[in-house]
Amino acid sequence: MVITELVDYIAYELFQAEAEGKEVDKFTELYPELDLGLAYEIQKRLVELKVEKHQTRRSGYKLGLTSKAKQEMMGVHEPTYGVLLEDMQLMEGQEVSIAPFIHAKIEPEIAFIFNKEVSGPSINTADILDATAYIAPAMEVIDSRYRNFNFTLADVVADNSSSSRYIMSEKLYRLEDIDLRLMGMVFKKNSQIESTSTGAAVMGHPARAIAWMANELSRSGQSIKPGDVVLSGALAGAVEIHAGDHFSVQFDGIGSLDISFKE
Ligand code: OOG
Ligand code: MG
Repeated sequence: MVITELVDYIAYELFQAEAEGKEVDKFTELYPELDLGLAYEIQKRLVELKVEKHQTRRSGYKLGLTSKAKQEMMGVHEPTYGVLLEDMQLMEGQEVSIAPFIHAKIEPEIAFIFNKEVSGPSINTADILDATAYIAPAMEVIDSRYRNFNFTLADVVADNSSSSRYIMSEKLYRLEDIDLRLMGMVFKKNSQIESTSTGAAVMGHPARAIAWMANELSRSGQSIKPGDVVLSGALAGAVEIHAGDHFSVQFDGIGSLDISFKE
């Protein structure tokens, strides 16, 4: 298969897997030529397909695998990014059906809302903080299209970094005097503590992870735009979602967020 055909083929397979709620086997086994560069091309094609078929548009980006906990959980050593779309956003207070998911998990995140464009390749943590209008408690529902959540870095990048849904609190907070590295987090499932963490779990500083992404995006001429939401990556491991589950994330200084799931 020539490369353009491979990009289209894998993007379509991933699109269909999500649409039908069916798992696929990782592609790197069959196609050893699938490297990280090609994986981001597949991701771009997959996002184009979703925008076209779901009549939606880009709302921002997400970082993936930014914490040691997540890198170890998935057996990789580098972060990734993916694209968030408007139709992925869940609203506070809504009970979410797990029916469309394959084997979804949920994880605690910090959302950044930008009011300036951020264009790499030489963005640093301070540039990210300067361009951030607000932050908010968030959670991401990830749902790998791969069998048993089993993938290599290139596979997961092609699959838009397992993105599925996201939710952030309607109350937004100004960064001002918050030290994101030391901002404590408690993540609960059905009122029991699942994990605790601080912002520093995300590559030392969540804004550093976003700076890394802004610089990576510039390689393909992309940038963070005013109005974009960016999820800076899970602060702790993802937890499986079952019908009837209730999750909450609580942050020092920026409040909390809740979500419930049903059949
Ligand atoms: C990849 C996505 C990870 C995060 O915040 O670390 C991610 C995966 O674990 O399936 O979104
Ligand atoms: Mg995430």
